[in-house]
Amino acid sequence: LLNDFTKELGPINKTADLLNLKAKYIGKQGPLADVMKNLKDATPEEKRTIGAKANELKQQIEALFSQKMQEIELADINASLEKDKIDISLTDSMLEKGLQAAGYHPVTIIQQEIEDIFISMGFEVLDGPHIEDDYHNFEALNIPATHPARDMQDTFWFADKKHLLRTHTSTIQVRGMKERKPPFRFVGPGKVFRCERTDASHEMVFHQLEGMMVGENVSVGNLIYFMKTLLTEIFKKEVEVRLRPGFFPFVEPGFELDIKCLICGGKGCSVCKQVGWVELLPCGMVHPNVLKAGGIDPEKYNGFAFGLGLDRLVMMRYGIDDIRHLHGADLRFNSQFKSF
Ligand code: FA5
Repeated sequence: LLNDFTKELGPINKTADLLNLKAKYIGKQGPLADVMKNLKDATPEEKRTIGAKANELKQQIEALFSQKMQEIELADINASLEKDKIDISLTDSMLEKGLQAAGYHPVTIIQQEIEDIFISMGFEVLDGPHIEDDYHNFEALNIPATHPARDMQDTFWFADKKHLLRTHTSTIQVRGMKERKPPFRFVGPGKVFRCERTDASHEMVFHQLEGMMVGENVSVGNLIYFMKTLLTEIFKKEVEVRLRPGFFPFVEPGFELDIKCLICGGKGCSVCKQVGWVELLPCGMVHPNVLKAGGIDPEKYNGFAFGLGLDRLVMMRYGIDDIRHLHGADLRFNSQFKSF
């Protein structure tokens, strides 16, 4: 019996087969069980010798079984280690095959640079949700339901007519004010969404970077100082800008800061719509109603805010002549940019 068992055991390499084999030889229906059953008719002498022999055989089979079981388990573990092996040299082998390591998108590169510039000037960096409500996108920013300024931003509304994809990062002003006490200063970068026709300088999904500073005696002079510092740090050279009055319900007075188009040098092209200047950085002194909505006393405090068009800044910095390249997901385009 032991010989037969050993012969059958040899080729087995699966746990289930092994268990079946064990049951076949020493299970309740197996030959050993039969021997034990028949022992009741045997003489006491036979019982002792046959019983002892049968037990010995059972133990031998169990020992061989356990040994085989360990072998199978070890083989299973090795097989799964081999299959799930982590190749820590993957980057090198990717490069050998001519694949490129990932890099940052130009918008991310510039966004991180601007965040660093503002952090070094004592600003916090805040985030805000893409899905907003009417209150944070319009109401709290002094844009009531009937205000004509709502037409300035074509809005993607949700079916419930209560929620929308934020049309500007000014929503971050509202949340930022409520959560802190003056004096404070913060920036808030992120994606914004507008139902617009696209062209060389307009996208439906683009990026802005909001900025806000609130305290006692904040002036237009402070605003201009921070805007100038930002532009010199980003371009690392003098760039021509112009400041003109601009209307936004959430600031008073409001300004449009335009940059001389760096694609055509001001001669006129599709990016600047042939006028030679690109709208880049609208800004102004925060309207008292907005301060009130943020829980701030406008008699005691004032402040400035701005909303930088990040994609257009990226275009000016790298000389990109169409905003749609930024969203084309073309690796040939994306992989050209290195952080300065
Ligand atoms: C605003 O969105 C205001 N929230 C900005 C602001 C903040 C003003 C704080 C005052 C105080 P505007 O709609 O002009 O303003 O957009 C701001 C900038 O985003 C523009 O100057 C432009 O650079 C960029 N921009 C606007 N529309 C698009 C578009 N469709 N594609 C790419 N960039 C755009």
